[in-house]
Order: sequence, then structure tokens, then C-alpha cells
Amino acid sequence: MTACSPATARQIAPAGSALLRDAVEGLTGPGQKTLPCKHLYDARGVELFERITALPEYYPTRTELAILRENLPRIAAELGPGVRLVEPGSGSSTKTRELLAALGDPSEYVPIDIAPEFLAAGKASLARALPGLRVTPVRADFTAPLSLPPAPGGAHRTVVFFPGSTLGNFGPAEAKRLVDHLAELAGVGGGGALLIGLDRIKPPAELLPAYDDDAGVTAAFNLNLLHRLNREAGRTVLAPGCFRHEARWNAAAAAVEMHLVAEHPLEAELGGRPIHFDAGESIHTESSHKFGDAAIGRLFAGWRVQAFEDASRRFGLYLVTAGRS
Ligand code: AVJ
Repeated sequence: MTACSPATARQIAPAGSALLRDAVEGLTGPGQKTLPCKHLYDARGVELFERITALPEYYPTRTELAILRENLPRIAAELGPGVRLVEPGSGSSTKTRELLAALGDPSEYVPIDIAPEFLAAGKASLARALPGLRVTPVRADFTAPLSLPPAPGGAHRTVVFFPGSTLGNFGPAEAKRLVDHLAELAGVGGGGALLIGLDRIKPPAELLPAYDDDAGVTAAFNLNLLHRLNREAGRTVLAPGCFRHEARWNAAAAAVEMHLVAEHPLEAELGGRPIHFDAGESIHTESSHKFGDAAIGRLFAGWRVQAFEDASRRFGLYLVTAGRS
């Protein structure tokens, strides 16, 4: 963009915003309306997600951290010294810090994120906690083909750390493709490894409260998507007050879904195209797939898988290496 007033910049930039493009695509057609869940994570969304991870109802984060802590000596021994830890996506700094601290003389930490501000923040806090660690951020979309910077000299093993059940945001086919892609990045066939956190299947009565907490933080996280949409459009396209948050269990997909449900019929417009909601019609904003043994077997077929799970098998960390299980 050429030099222009901030006001002009604000008007021009959103026209190309990925959320606005996805909203025209996902809200103006027939059938189930959708917005991609990646747009939940603007600055406010990241802040709300951080609060979600501390909620009493949201068991995944603390369960995974407990599993990691309990098994750190075994995991570190399994990985050996000189690990180059690659982390697709931002966040989870506590888990990453503890894992890096437990690894014998890690050679390098490579965070991958599209958002430069998350990369910079993560780098700064890790550098403070682990002085001497070499941090090499890569600004990229980890779902697209990418290459890692050359590894530092000396023996190293590349380990891709993908915690938090982020993989659950992808459908089965996409998740399989992503695992294959990450296995290639790590070089699992040549001594690399994956360490992936997955939320396990359990009764909806246990799952749903984690996505519909009493304090309303998850509702605010979901509704923030409309605040973001309106901000980027520079006007109110969809008033957040007209929608309510809903968490649904989709048994066929084995996924918890977040929806924004229109309370009343509603007419709107975006990109010159009309948007119509019937009363009770929803925008599907996120699927959080849950994993059973069969799905995990399919995901990591052909590799050796070591499972680290809590006693009630609510959550699992899976260490994937070469060789059959
Ligand atoms: C970060 C994708 C793992 O699906 O549990 C939390 C996001 N959404 N509450 C999840 C989320 C609603 C979270 N992941």
C-alpha cells in the first residue's frame, strides 16, 4: 500500500481480509453457514483462549500438561540429546518450555506461525526462560508445503511437537494429510519423531461442558468472531447480540462443534451479496474432533507409537517414531 491516511488504510486493508473473503464464501450461499475456526484467533481471541485453558470445565490443557510432566523423563530419554524441536502453531508456551527444559541440551527451537507477533512473543519469553537456547522462528502456514532452515551443526534429531489436540480442528482426511506432512518435516523415516497431543473420545456429557462453560468465556470466544468480522468490515454486518453460542456433539463426525445461532430471522449483506438467517439457523465456527484407538491407529499407521495417557484416558500424548508398534 502506498502512503495514505490511517483511515484510508483501514478502509482498504479489510477488503482483502481473509476473514471477509471467507465470510462472503461461507455465509451467503445455501446450506449450513460456516466460518473457518482459524479466524477465532485475533488478539482478543488468543486472550480468551488463554482464559479457556484455565477454566474448570476445560480439562484438555491441564490433563495434557500433567501427562507431559509425569512422562518427561521417559520422553526425554527416548528422544535423546541434541533435539531440534519444531512447533507448528503458536501458544502452549508452558508445555514447550517444560519439554525443552527436560531435553538434554536441545540444539534448537523452531516455532512456525503465520502471525509474526505470536512468533516474536514466544521467542522472547523462551529466550528469557532458557538462555542459551537457539530459537529460529519460521513465518509460514504449517498446513502448506514448507522447508525448515538448515539444522545447526552437530548431531540432532528433529521432533515436531503438536500439542493441544490442535489436530482435532481438521477433518479425518485433512488430519491424515497433515500428519504425513509433519512426519516428512521431522524426517520420521530417518530418525525424526512426532509428539502429538490428542483429545480422546468420551461421553458428550463430559465433553460438552468444556465447550460451554458456566462463566461464558467460550461463548465470548465464539462471539468474538462476529466482533472481528464487523471490525474488519468497518461496519456492523452481523450484530453479536442477535446470536447465541452453542456447543453440539456430532456423533457421526466424533466432534464437538461450536455454532453461533441466530435468535431471530435476520437479513444482512456482504460483498454485494445478501445474507439470510432463519430463526435458529447457525454458523458452524469450529469442529473439535475427538480420537479413539481406531482413529489414532489410522492416523499413525506404519509407525511405532508410544502412548502417554492419563489414568482415565481422557487425553493422550503420542510419540511417533520409525518402526512398527
Ligand atoms: C485449540 C483447537 C484444541 O478444540 O478444544 C477451545 C479450541 N475451542 N474451546 C479445542 C477451543 C473452544 C481448542 N483447540
